[in-house]
Amino acid sequence: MSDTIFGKISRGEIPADIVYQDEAVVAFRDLNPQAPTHVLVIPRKPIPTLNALEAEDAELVGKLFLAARKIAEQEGIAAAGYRTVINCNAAAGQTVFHLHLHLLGGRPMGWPPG
Ligand code: DGP
Repeated sequence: MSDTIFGKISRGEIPADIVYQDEAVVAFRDLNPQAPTHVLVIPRKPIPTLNALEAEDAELVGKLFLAARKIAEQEGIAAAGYRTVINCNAAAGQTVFHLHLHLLGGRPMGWPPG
């Protein structure tokens, strides 16, 4: 499996503004934020896209969302509300092929998304 910039961030090989990490996930601020809070939550395991998820990853996906919940509280956006997004492949705009959950908040969100 090819390595990505997020794999390097998860291993501490390149810097990022890390807001949370544990044995399974790492979360850091997006380089190109689309909202006052824009954090990316990634598994340390290098899964390229949602399409590559396996049944054995079920617990890991739960950990991504539990980390997002914790970070939303940490960032002070939990009560007002926030959005989580996972882009899968080109039509959805995925550009980094290491699974990541976008956590966006701090402003009103439109619907439907673009
Ligand atoms: P996506 O389009 O869903 O693949 O989102 C990739 C996001 O990753 C995009 O919002 C910009 C962000 N990004 C790309 N390269 C870097 C990087 O080197 N560091 C950080 N912190 N974010 C990055």
